[in-house]
Amino acid sequence: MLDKLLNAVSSSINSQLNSTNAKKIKHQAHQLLHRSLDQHITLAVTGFSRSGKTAFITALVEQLTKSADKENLPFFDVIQSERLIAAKSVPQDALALPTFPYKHALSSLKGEFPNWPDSTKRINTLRLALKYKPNSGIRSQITDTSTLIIDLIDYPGEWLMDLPMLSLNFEQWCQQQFELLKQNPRAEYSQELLEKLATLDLDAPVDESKLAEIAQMYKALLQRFKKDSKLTILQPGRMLIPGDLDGAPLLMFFPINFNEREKIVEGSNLAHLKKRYQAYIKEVVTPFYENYFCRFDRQIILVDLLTALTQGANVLAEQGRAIEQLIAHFNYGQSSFIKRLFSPKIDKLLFAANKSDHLSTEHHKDLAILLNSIVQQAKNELKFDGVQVETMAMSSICATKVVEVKDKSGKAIKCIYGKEMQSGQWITYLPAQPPMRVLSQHEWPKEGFSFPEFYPQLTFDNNLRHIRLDHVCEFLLGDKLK
Ligand SMILES: Nc1nc2c(ncn2[C@@H]2O[C@H](COP(=O)(O)OP(=O)(O)OP(=O)(O)O)[C@@H](O)[C@H]2O)c(=O)[nH]1
Ligand SMILES: [Mg+2]
Repeated sequence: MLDKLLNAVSSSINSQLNSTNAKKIKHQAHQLLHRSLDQHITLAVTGFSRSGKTAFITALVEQLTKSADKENLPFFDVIQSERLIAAKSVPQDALALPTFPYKHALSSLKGEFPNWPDSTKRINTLRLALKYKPNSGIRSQITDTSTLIIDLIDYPGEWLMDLPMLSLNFEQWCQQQFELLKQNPRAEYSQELLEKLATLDLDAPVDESKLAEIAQMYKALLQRFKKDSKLTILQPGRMLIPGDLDGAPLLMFFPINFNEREKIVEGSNLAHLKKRYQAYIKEVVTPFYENYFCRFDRQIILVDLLTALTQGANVLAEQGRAIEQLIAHFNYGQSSFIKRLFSPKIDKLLFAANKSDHLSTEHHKDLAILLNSIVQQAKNELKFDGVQVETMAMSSICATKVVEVKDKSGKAIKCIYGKEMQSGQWITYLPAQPPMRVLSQHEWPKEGFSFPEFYPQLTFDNNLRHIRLDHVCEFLLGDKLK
């Protein structure tokens, strides 16, 4: 019916305009009509490096296209009410971007020895179409079937952490980052770099090779913070995952001690560092933000609290700060009919504590409570602006299953069972209860927390399992499928 309407409009336009213009107008009219009838949304899958973005997108596509039944996704209304006709991935509009490597990810997950997909090295996209029977509103009056298009993008999590740099000039960035280098948990690794920086004469004429040498040291330090300390605020993100920028001079900058400096000598080392920082913001961060991060309708922020808990109080606290900094760079607010057409805003946001299958079932709610306590203030402000915000513990792809073990007294204890990644052994493990709020250094248990990682685990018939992916879909998409 909709298509008939569009075709009628476009044939009348066709008769008045030449065919190229008519085609363009028809395409734009199509897009506008689809957006206005809520048939097209862009879902922001947001999360720092290793938070589970690629696994989430893979699981979403797999579950909706292959296992969309009431047993598997009972809390997704369009499925529970038997209105979903089918879902499939369809050709994307963004022709310059690579397509999300869904088949490749699936072949790792479902291989002979199931393994996680590779870490993402460049931006890519995927378009998913859900064909369904509308059951209310204007759509159900004019059409028997409707299609919801969902656009998703995946990118290296490291690049996300560049967004807060958009609101900092070089001096402010240096002050923030130099301060961090002097604090724990960075301080114990930063000494060598700080000593080297003290030997750099900032006012001297530019010495390219010295700048390159220090930039290399800074890069090695960032890599160490990522790998060993699992820290989040690591800037610039392209130093870790350069994409096409490997070796580009614009990546060769680092924070310096900016204190009490009044002027910058032209042609000096400092002038060069500042120029590179500004070029990085203008040529890398700004286009990334403007092209991909301004037009979202819905958002899921995946948070890996369990790795942060395993690392310690500092890492957990930094993750909270990073989420706060990040939120400032998305557009939130109520999205009215007209706003949706021209400047979409995120009107539903889900904070998801991911990888909850690393806990026994009774502790899932504790994980959600912990995440809630971290994002409480941001949540309050967003709700005030009319955004619907939810917090949930979930798992896109289960790596463990729950088993019951009897203790010495014969009491049943719920443990998890899976193939642990570090040892490669199948183990039965009793995970600790996560704290229900952020503990201070002083309150942190002496023995710390330990949540080992596991390889993905398939069902007996070779399918992926999830925890609450149906709740996630209902919250983010349910109202668009009425
Ligand atoms: N148990 C469990 N582990 C998960 C899940 N999702 C991701 N993981 C683990 O987290 C790691 C990172 O997942 P990815 O999906 O690659 O994370 P990402 O956010 O895409 O990471 P980058 O591409 O580096 O930004 C995986 O290799 C798994 O070890 C999940 O749902 N359950
Ligand atoms: Mg990824």
